[in-house]
Amino acid sequence: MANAYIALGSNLYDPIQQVKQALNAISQLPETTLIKQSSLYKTAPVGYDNQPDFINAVAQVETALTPEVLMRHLLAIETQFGRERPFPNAPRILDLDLLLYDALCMQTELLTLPHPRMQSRGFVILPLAEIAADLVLPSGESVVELAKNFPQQDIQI
Ligand code: PH2
Ligand code: MG
Ligand code: MG
Repeated sequence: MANAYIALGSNLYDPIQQVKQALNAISQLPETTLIKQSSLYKTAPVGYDNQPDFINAVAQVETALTPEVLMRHLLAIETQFGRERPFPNAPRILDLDLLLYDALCMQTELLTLPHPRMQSRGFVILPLAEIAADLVLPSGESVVELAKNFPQQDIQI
């Protein structure tokens, strides 16, 4: 079994409900157990400012799926929720990003691990530090140390 972390984000329609329902969908994936989920964080948009605030969270799973198969399942959940991709960083009904899969480093057309932008995103690092205080990234960086770079975001629920 591998230990993996998934980032959830939504800023269209009913983001809190979509993130909660997505956590439920992740818990029902084959060969996968939902181990932990962070609180829900209300966060200002990063990258493309002219859009609503996000609800973000991070989940930890144990899985026997390979990273690529897990990623395909996550993309299928996004599609079930009605995800559209009009332009990069556009507002979205649901975004599910695979952050880490054990200490694996890989790059394919589908998937880069660890997620290449995770260290610079408070909306990922703060919920990750909440559920994985002892986690050290393959780069050697401690998640709790990285979290000190970001202002504490509102915990929504
Ligand atoms: N996702 C992005 C870009 N910007 N900003 C916030 N606050 N939350 C996100 O999930 C997010 C973002 C690209 O996936
Ligand atoms: Mg994303
Ligand atoms: Mg994504």
